[in-house]
Amino acid sequence: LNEPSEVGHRLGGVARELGLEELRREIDATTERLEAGLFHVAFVGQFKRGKSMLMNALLGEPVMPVGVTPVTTAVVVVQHGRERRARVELRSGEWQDVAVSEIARFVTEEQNPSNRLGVRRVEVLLPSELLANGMCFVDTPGIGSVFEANTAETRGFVPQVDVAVAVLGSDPPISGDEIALLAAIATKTPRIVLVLNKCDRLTPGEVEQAAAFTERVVRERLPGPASRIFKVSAKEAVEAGMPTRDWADFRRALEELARGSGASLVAEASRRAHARFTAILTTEIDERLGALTRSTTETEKRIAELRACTAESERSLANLGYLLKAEEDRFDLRLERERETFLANERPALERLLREYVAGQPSSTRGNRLRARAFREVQRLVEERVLAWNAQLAPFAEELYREIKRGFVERSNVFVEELRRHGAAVAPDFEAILEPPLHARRGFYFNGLETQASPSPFDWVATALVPGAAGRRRIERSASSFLADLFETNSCRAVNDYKDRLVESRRRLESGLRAAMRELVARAERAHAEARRHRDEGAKAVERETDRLKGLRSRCE
Ligand SMILES: Nc1nc2c(ncn2[C@@H]2O[C@H](COP(=O)(O)OP(=O)(O)O)[C@@H](O)[C@H]2O)c(=O)[nH]1
Ligand SMILES: [Mg+2]
Repeated sequence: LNEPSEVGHRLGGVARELGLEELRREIDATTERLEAGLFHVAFVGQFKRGKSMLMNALLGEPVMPVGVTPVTTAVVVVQHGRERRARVELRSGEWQDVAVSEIARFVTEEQNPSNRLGVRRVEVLLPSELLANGMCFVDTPGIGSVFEANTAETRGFVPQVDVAVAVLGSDPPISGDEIALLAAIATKTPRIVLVLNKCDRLTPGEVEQAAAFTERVVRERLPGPASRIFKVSAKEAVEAGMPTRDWADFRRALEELARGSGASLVAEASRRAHARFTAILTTEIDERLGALTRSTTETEKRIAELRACTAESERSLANLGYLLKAEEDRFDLRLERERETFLANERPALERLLREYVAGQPSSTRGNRLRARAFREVQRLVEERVLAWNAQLAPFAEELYREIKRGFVERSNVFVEELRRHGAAVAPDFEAILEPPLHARRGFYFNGLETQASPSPFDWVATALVPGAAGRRRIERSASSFLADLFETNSCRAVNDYKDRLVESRRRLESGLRAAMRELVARAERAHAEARRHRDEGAKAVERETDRLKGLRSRCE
């Protein structure tokens, strides 16, 4: 055995001897992965940037479902295997073999709504040459990535990301959410590969502009040096079957990573994993040693204090909830006012553009053809305005979210201080739960109200029958009322999307904090129960256990 895997087995053994089965499973799985020389390249970025299509293009086959509403909790790992096969791990710990073509059943919102099936992770094995050197592709569907998730499954995966491929786009260009996401990733791994996807949708000038803008923002906001940005089109890579734009360079960069840096990536990953496992284990051991040294009454008093302390912090969280709710209501009002101003400012101008457009149509364009054109133009005009406006809302939402996070961080710091005062061992990754950026799962998209855009049979006949100027006026009127509907619907949807995301983010912060508190108290109670068991057996047993724990502790170092 090489050294890292020796350390892994040692730590796994310590976890087993402490009776921490869940942790032991995690340590063993990580050790096994690192022994096999596997490292994780995670594709991260907002929903619909083309992460899945990019993976498919690299793998040369449609493994990941594309263009779907994803499930946030399931992580998909694609790795090398002589045979094509896939298996699904359920929350129960049970594995189920499935065909590669079946994985959409487990990872898409349509077929597995709200992860009803309880999927923890999906593993896909492919005989892909690109993966032959130990590189694994990880799709963290839907959310910005595992980095902003707050479910146990996905949070547990964050420390296992070795390289991040950040998939960015230009419609809109890199958003505040994405920057926050990249900053969160940068605290975990310095290796970030930047990709600007969907370049086929832009003119060459727009591509350069988007790339330069993204590079500048990334340079300003990330601590370390960033990779160059690869300008690609996953669509062209899939369809053309030969490399376009920076595709060949991008692929080569990944190949070189696998060939040249695979070993050092695995070594880095081992170091990170071992530091983390060691911290968790020594915290547990210290808690148990403490419980053995104190008298029963002292420990009982302490547990009571811890319980009181968490109950207090529960109350404090509830109060924080009310305060934040008030903040959110103010935010809602502000957004509503923004929306009204936006409509008041933009509508007259768009009405004018619409009239000009209709007037500019050759007089031979009449009836339903003219109506269809006018409606399409309305969709185009409104979409452009609403998307631009939606991007402008981001800073408001992020500002408020920062406020909300600050509230949580302050409360949790008070709580953690209090616990330390009562002598509780607070694991070093406690603060990590407060890191996620603003939740970005749903994501706003423009709704063109297609059913309303196509005329009813009555409308169609009426439009065909009313001739000349009166006909044009009629078309203008209905296009204008369509314009109003489009504006109203989509601006409300944009506002609601931000509201939902804030509420969701807050909910995740809260549940993350609660889970961390519960774990703290559980650890103290576990230590107490163990100590009592040994004490019941007499002073010799206590001495034996103390020696055993000290032995385990030195095995962690
Ligand atoms: N035009 C164009 N469309 C793309 C490209 N990459 C992905 N798409 C489309 O964008 C949508 C979202 O892609 P998907 O891979 O599911 O995005 P994900 O949510 O980031 O995994 C799909 O409809 C794809 O067909 C690209 O390079 N060019
Ligand atoms: Mg996807």
